Amino acid sequence: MSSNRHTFSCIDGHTCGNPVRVVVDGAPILRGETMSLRRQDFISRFDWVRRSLMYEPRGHDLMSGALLYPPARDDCDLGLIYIETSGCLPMCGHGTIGTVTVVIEHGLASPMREGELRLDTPAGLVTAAYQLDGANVESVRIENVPSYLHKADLIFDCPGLGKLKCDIAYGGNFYAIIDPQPGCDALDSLNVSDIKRLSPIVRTEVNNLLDVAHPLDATVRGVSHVMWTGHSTQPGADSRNAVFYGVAAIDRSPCGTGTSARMAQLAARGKLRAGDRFVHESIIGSTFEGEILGETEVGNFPAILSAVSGWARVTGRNTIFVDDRDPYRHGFQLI
Ligand code: PYC
Repeated sequence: MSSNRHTFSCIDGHTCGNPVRVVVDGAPILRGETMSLRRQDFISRFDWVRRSLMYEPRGHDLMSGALLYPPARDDCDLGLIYIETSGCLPMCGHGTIGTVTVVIEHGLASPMREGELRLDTPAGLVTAAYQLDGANVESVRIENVPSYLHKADLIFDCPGLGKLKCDIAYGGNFYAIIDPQPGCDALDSLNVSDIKRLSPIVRTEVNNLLDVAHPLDATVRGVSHVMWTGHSTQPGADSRNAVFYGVAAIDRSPCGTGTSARMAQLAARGKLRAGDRFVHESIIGSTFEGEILGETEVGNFPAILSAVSGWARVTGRNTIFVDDRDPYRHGFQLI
């Protein structure tokens, strides 16, 4: 094997339509006592790995994935670092559903309890219960980190639409959630190119207005994702959403951390409560089933405990080389 070549063994799949690239061999060794510190170490020393595996020509605008690690805490089976075109995320719901499917179908971890993987993520403990049909994982239900509404009714300027309001909610990442309102029907009237054009502007405006940080981990900072909501189109779905991330990506899945953030927003507004189920539809019509499991706090914020269920399918194995002689070894994006 040539010494100028870095090799990453990946298993690729998708969760309800959104890609998940699981790096099963080749992940760099990280420093830090917790997965949050290891995420910081990854960001400062190994972001090139993320860019190489997520950006063109080895990835594309939507690419998303995870690297497998030993957990940093004793009560977990596996540690995860999430990578995406938008950065190295604290948590990713569709990524977790896809990663658990890959890990179980390929025997890459030995769960302490059959039927459940306990995951040490940078955002905290996430448990994933998986349903098997023979050797196949049929579906995965994750119990996510506590989620909460950080700020209601933030007013911002949206070019061409005037003053709009959004809620900022956390479900493992921070979301600006834009519901239909006078002057903007949100997802009910915007098309894909509108969402791609407006979302980066909204994200910048919102981050200029509010320096949002997680009360228990200040390294989780800033609104990274923009969610436009609208009326559902699928039987049984309660609401539809499109989550924008990175520079040009719209989540094809209903977005796991986005679903938790959305349930936290609706709970804070008195529209959902503990025990309620919430079926969330994606831009392509795939669905996740959410559930509010209970109430808790995040710092001084009232928060919810939530579960999100969905399915993933494996699409293939992928051995990726990053050649030091390649001018595009660390990838590029067309903006
Ligand atoms: O499912 O949490 C999620 C997610 C985040 C970004 C894209 N998908």
